[in-house]
Amino acid sequence: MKISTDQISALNKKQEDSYNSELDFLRNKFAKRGIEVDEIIHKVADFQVAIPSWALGAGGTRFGRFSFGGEPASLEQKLDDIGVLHALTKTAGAVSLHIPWDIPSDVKAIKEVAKSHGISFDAMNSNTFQDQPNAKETYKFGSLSNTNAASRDYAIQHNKDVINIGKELGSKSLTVWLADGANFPGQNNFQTALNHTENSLKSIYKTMPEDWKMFIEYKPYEPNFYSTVIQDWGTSFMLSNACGERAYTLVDLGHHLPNTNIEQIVATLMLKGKLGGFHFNDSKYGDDDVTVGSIKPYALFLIFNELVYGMKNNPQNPDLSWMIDASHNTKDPLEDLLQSLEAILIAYTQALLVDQKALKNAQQENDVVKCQEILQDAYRTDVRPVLKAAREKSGAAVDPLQAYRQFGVRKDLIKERGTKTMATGL
Ligand code: PSV
Ligand code: MN
Ligand code: MN
Repeated sequence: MKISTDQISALNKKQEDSYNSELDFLRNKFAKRGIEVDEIIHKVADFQVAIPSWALGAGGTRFGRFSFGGEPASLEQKLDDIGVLHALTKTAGAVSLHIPWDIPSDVKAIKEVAKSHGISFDAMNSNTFQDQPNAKETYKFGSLSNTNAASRDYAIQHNKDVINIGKELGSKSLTVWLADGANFPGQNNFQTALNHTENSLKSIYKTMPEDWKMFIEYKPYEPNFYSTVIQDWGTSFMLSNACGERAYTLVDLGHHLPNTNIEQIVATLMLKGKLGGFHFNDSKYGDDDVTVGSIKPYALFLIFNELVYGMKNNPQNPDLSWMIDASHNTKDPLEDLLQSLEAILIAYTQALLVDQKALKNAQQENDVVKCQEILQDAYRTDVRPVLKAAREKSGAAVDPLQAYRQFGVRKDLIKERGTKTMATGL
């Protein structure tokens, strides 16, 4: 299933005029504050988010999985699906692979498929939270933190193998997320577990090519319910400092206890030049991995406000590696990803519209009311005409979800792959 540029431009023609008057209104309104909407359109058109190879099937639950039909059965088919997303949005030009869920059997062939869709290989994800069939050591009681040196070495070697696969594909980063921790008090010696983890990470870091980065993800709980070794941003920050310059913290939006001020974490890490990666999703309770922006869109905007500020004012922080980390059971996975991409671009655009000069002045004068008004004025702006213009500019569909439905993508995928399909992943 491939969507041609002709199909897209024919569909776009029908919508050409519908958003131009709204766009002109925004141009005039923001020009008065010295904010150029056309510059924002450029930035939005350039924004790229990686799609994880494990989010293309219905999943995201440890209970029952119900096939949506037409799900990809191989890495090639996953890339084809991301190709559809990228053709429709021009925002999804990268894939993030999870090894060993998605080991390329033929690297050259996989690279060609990716290239044909304009997809690059973003961060590689290692997996030491499950034992694979024929595994020589077990991760039942942890991987990089295990009390048993043989298990630690096995997990270290796995990460090195993932780096090697990534090198062949042209990836430039490794994301490490550990499930390591304890289910019960007394099970682990906290200090020993942390020391083991630090030493293991250092050993992986040392083998990374010089132009690679390491992203260390944190999460407070699940699958361990008493303690997790890398539980929070502080632990991740400490470990990345211990590893070296090219190790960074990765923030996953779902990996915080309720009401954590994520935007403040983002600001702190960027100030210290240590925010490397970002996983988008949304949640109401825990690591729910539901569609970006579906539950707390204002929180997402506030986070983007700090990201935008940091991207402008913190040259000490590297370019960020963006990825969606959401997947679940009841939506067409591709429609769900289109909704997530839309929510990300909306929050990004709204953050770009914040009148930073006025905000700085209001902060200086401690005009608390005005500060809030400035942020909420940007947040309450309907920025969808900006997204439409950015998409038209980059050759994407002006309304990707509508195009997806109109082109009958899922129907075709089901015809091609069948109804009883199940993609690898969680
Ligand atoms: C763990 O909850 C996590 O957020 C990590 O990024 C994993 O790689 C991913 O989810 C697996 O779905
Ligand atoms: Mn994640
Ligand atoms: Mn997660």
